[in-house]
Amino acid sequence: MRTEENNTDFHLVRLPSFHLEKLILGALLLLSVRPGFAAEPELAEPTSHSALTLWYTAPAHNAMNEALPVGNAHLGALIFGDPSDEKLVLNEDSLWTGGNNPSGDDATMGDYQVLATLHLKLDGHQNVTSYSRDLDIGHALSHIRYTVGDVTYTREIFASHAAGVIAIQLTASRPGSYTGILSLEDAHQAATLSTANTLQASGQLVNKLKYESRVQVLHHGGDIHASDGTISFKNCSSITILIDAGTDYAEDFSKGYRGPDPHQHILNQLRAASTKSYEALKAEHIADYERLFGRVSLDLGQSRPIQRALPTDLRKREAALHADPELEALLFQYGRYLLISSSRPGGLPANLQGLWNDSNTPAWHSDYHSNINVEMNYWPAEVANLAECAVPFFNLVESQIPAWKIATQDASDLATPSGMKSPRGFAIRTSHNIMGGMGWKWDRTANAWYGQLFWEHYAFGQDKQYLQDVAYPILKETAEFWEDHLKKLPNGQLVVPNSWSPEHGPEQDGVSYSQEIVWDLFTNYIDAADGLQLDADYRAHIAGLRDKLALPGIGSWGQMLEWRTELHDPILDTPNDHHRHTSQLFGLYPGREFGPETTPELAAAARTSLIARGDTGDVREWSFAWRTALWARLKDGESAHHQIQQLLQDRNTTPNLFGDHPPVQLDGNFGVTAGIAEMLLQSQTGTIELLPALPQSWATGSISGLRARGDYTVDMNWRNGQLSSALIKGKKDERVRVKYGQKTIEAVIPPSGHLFLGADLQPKLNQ
Ligand code: FUC
Repeated sequence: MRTEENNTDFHLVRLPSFHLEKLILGALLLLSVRPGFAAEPELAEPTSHSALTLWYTAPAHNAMNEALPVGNAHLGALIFGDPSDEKLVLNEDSLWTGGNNPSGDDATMGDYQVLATLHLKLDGHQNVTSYSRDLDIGHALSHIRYTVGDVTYTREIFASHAAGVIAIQLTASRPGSYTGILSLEDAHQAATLSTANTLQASGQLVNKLKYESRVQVLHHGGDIHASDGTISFKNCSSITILIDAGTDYAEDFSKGYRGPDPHQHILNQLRAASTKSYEALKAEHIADYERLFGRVSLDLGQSRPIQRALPTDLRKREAALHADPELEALLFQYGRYLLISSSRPGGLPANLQGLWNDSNTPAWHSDYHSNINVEMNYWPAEVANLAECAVPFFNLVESQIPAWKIATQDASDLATPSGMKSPRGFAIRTSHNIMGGMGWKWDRTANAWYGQLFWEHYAFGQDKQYLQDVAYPILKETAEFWEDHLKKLPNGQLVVPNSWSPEHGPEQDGVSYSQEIVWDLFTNYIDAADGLQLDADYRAHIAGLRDKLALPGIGSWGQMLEWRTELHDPILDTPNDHHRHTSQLFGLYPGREFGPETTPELAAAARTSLIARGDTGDVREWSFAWRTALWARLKDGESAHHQIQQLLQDRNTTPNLFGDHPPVQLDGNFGVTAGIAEMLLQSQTGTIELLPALPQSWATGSISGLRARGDYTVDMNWRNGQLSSALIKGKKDERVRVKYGQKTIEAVIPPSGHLFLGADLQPKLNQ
């Protein structure tokens, strides 16, 4: 059996057509001594990997940091890519322990679980040459390729949302080359049964959640044989493995979060998938994936051949030092890939680790954290043209509200300022699960922050039915909650009582974070009421309350105050406070309370605070994604770009480009996608601003398919740091305001729905 030590064989592997290790060493040497690679050597293109491919020259040793993720939002796999001892760590998005715990006790909230590990042992595949593994995020396909003797082996893996299964195909250049054993190791010690060409494991967690996983094997040539919970195969020419799994979880409080046994659904899906050819399944998968992924294409300029020659793990390390536009575009698209792969309608939202998890006791339960993390997961959804990927978040929130209302009513520390209980609205603690349960500590204004995501879905998509049926009721009852819970100061100002700046400093009345989030809620509520022409009196009342909310102050060194008054603490609220959260800057991003044009003084204070917060020490992973977006809102492209490079450092991202807190959490991946979009396009003020924060290292490029609020889709080309042209797609006759640099124009969308603008923002008849 292959052991972990045996894996070191791969350090000796050589690629056939070029000596990659020499090339990498040479490249690294050059990169380390020649920051600008002024006179780079001519290097042949070493690989056919596309710019949208993560690739590596050795198998993964570690699931979360190195294995490559595929997912159909419901099922996920982390692929190690070991030739002789392949492992796929499998996840199912509803496999959670815990339940509805009205006490809000972290210990009873439960954890997101591992489903199983699929093992594939192949005889004689220990000593391989020409090894590579990759993840092509343009098509959502992963490959492992290697040679043994004169036979070339290829493994292709994808997770199909269309078919509901994970598919693996093993092929070889010579017929009859596959002999080995397939087994399924359940993560909760359930026995695996093998019958004919099927492996099956099923069980029940401590919270009585039933689950089942099932693997079906189809082969060409040779024989397969089921025994002792495994399937062995001999001299097969090709093998296709289909995987499906499910639980009896239902996203429904009234049913105690339980539904039908998953068995029949799994059987049906596997039966349907196995009647199609592998090529048909693959074509259907790619078409389904491209329908979403293909909406946005991004070119940030060309990287150098020497950068392209590096496998992704080495390349991203170098990109932290030397701008690598193609890798940065890949990072942007990777956030989109991960969102499509972990969050599709019908499933659960992306959790702290997206969908991927190798531990039954993962860090922070791999849960939904409400004080930055899950919101950040959904920042890219609208602007990066994946609006439907946010739907699982809305559905989960709606399914939890009945339980959250009960917990809110039971909480003695959520009384109104007059000591009463308000029956209106709900509050959320800092973390929660999928079964009505919550964990550590009330995050008082998280309800309003969740409301922002509901609002943004309308602001971008302009779907009035959704606004009326889904967003408006939540925004209204959250506005009512805050109407009941705001405290009036002697000077008449309103403050959120007894709140926090997440995970930092004292709890007080009127902490900036909470003030800004409630301002955002009231503004979103007002706009929602206007959009539907509803509740004019209540809208006016909320507008009156909004005007009385205390604004964040500006402190003695020009900073935006994080607490209501300056603290005079040795660290907190001083230029030496390098905390990872930038909670007092919510109003700059993701909020819309401040900005350089609308509130220049507060924007300047935000800038002073942001500079002081720095990028060392406690600042990590998702902090850099947030800071990218904050600098973008301050129209400072160089500082925003610097944050992206910090995120690429080894302390903040793993070799598989997952955000590394540590351990892995994916908020930084999702957040940086949103941050990059924000550098290229903004629309929070009602004006579509083109290229607001373009850094020098992206001097020439193009993007198509970004979304702007108001139901617009925007394409742009730029050269030498200047806009060349833009195409704004919208509804005919709509008036649109567009800004580039210092110039703002108003134009009407022509009957074609396509407004072409030249470099000077003058409307043009043709592109
Ligand atoms: C928040 C952050 C931590 C971490 C955790 C999962 O509480 O303060 O840094 O990201 O979520």
